[in-house]
Amino acid sequence: MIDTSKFTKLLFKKGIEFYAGVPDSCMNEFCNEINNNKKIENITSANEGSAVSLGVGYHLITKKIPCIYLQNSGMGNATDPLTNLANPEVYNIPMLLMIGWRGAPGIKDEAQHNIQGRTIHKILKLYKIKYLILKDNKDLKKVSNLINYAKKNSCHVALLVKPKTFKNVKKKVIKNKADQHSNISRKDVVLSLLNNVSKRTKIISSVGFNSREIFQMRKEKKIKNGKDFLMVGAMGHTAMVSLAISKFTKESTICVDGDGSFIMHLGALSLLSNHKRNNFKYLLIDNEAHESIGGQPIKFQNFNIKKISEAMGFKQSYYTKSLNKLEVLMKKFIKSSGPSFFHIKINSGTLKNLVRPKNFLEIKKKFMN
Ligand SMILES: Cc1ncc(C[n+]2csc(CCOP(=O)(O)OP(=O)(O)O)c2C)c(N)n1
Repeated sequence: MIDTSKFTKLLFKKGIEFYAGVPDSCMNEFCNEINNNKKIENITSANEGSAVSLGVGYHLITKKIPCIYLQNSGMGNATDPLTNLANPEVYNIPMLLMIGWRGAPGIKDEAQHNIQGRTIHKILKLYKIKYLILKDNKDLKKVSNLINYAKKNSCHVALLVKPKTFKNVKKKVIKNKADQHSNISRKDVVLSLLNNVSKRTKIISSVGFNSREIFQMRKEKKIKNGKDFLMVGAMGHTAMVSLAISKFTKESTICVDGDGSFIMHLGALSLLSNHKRNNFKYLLIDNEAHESIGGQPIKFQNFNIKKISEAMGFKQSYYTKSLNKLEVLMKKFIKSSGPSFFHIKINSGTLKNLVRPKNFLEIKKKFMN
C-alpha cells in the first residue's frame, strides 16, 4: 500500500499543484487527501475529457504539469483531447495521468470493467505513454523519476492504480451538504416511482446507486409496474438512451439519472429542443456527490437547474427536497405531458447489503419483451 500523504507531498514537491478529474473508488483516498489540503487546487470535472482539457489550459498558462485522475472506464472520454490535442505529435502538453484500474487482470470485478481492465495498459503502450503500476511506498522513487521524464520530454506519463492501493484518509468534510437540505432517501424516490408508474412504463436508470436500488427494491417488494433498463456503464448517457426509446414508443419513458451522470454529457440534453417527446420524463436524483464510488462532492454553485431544464426544452419542471411533497409531485410528474423534469434532492446513504445486477442479457430481454 501507498502512504497517501507521502505520495501527495511528493507530487507537490515535484511541482504538481493542479488536479482535475472524475473521481474513482481506486482513487478515493487520494481525492480525500487533495480535497483536505487547502493549498491544492482540485477541480472535479464533468467528464474525463474536460479534465484533460483543464490540464491543457493550465499548462499553457503556467508551464506546469497538471495531474489528471480518472477511472479506466473514462479513458474513452479522455482520449479525444489526449490524442488529438495534447499528444507529443500535436501540442506536446506534459501531464501526469492517474488511472484507476478496475477489472485489472487477476482481480475479480464486475463484467462491465472487463474490457478496459484487460486492455488499459496495452492502450497506454500503443499511445506511447510511459506508465507505472503503483504498488507500495518503494514505488515513490519511481514516481519521482517518471515525473522527471514527463518534464524532460514534455510528454504524458501515467500511474495505474488498482483498488486498495492508497492507505485510508479521512474526509475533512464529515457530512455531505445535501444531508442538511433534504429528508428524502434514494429508497423513498425509487419506491414512489415504482409504485406510481404504469405497467408498461420504460425506466432507464444511471450507473451507480440508482440502478442498483431500483434492481433491489423491485425484487424485494415484488413490484411489477414498469420495465427497467439498468445502465451499469456509459455514465452520462442515460438521457440519450432514454430519448431514443421515447422517440420510438408511445409508452411513458422515464430517465432516472444521478447528478454526476447528469453533468457528464449535459450538452446532449439540448437535443430535446428538436425532439420534444411528450412521453419523455427526466428524474434527477441529486445527492451532491459521486456517492457510489466513495462520495466525492459535486458542487452545483450558482447553477440553476430549473432554468437550465426549461432552456433545454422541458415543458414542465418540478423540484422537491421534502418527503411530504414527494408522493404528490411524483404523481403529477408521471401524469404530466412532457418533456418533464423532476429534480429531487436526496440525503446520502444507500440500502443495506446492496446487490448488483448481474444477468444483463436477462435484463435486456425483460425490457424488450
Ligand atoms: C465514464 C465514466 N467515468 C467514471 C465512472 C466511475 N463512476 C461510476 S459511478 C460514478 C458516480 C456517479 O455519480 P452519480 O451519477 O451522482 O450517482 P451516485 O454515485 O451518487 O449514485 C462514477 C464516477 C464511470 N463508470 N464511467
